[in-house]
Amino acid sequence: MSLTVTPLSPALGAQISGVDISREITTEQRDAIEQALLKHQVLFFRDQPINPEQQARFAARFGDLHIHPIYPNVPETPQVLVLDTAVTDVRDNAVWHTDVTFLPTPALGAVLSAKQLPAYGGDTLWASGIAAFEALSAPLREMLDGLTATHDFTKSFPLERFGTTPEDLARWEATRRNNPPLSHPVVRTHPVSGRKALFVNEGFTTRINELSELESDALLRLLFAHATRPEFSIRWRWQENDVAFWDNRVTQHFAVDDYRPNRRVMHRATILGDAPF
Ligand SMILES: O=C(O)CCC(=O)C(=O)O
Ligand SMILES: [Fe+2]
Repeated sequence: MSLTVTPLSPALGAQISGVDISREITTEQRDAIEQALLKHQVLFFRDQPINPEQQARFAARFGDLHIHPIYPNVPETPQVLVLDTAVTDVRDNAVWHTDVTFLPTPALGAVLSAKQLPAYGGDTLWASGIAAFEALSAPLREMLDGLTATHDFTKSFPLERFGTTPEDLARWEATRRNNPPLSHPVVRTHPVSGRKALFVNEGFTTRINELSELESDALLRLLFAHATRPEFSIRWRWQENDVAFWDNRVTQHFAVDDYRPNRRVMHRATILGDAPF
């Protein structure tokens, strides 16, 4: 079987075939997938029935795995978290976000597996921060490069939604204590490809630090709208056993919340990253 990469849109996205990720992949396959990820930023694999252990093993070929502080996980495989609408309020994923940018070292990427889907609806969109940055005018690119922004865990995990039981409240308070608001560059350089990407997201970014509040609010509104334009994004219509693998360093995503009360279940393995620069 040889691995093939089929691009899906100019800005980002490719479908990968010719690899069975339920098995231990070869070094050549791993490297080909990494190259495709660097180029296309989000990869899609069809017909990959994987169990949590196989999912974690595949993801761990690309880095150490992260255990999420809030979302429930698979008890025997805690590196795999469960997004099940019957169990967890996942509405906060229906905002454009980059995962866990409230950490000093946000995720490198994530591997998401579709377990149970509504008949239709529940698509996910990704947008390329590289395409968005490159499409800005030169004066704006120059101004943004060098600025920093604050990212805050509580913007996407508000107390009202995540502190409803005593255990949830204790977990939320501990997570807030361990993750005070922090700063990342507004324009991030990809540590491997060297490409520059816009690195603010509506889910967690609250303020551009060097600007006044009024300036920051206006500019963030512009950047959030610009970064998620259709030409910088791709929309995936899931089938069961699809797997998506995104580069979380240079993309953001949005899980469309249009199918409840139908149930949707996804499993995610999150790969640890490094400090943005
Ligand atoms: O449910 C989805 O499609 C994506 C949810 C999400 O934001 C994530 O897994 O990081
Ligand atoms: Fe996410």
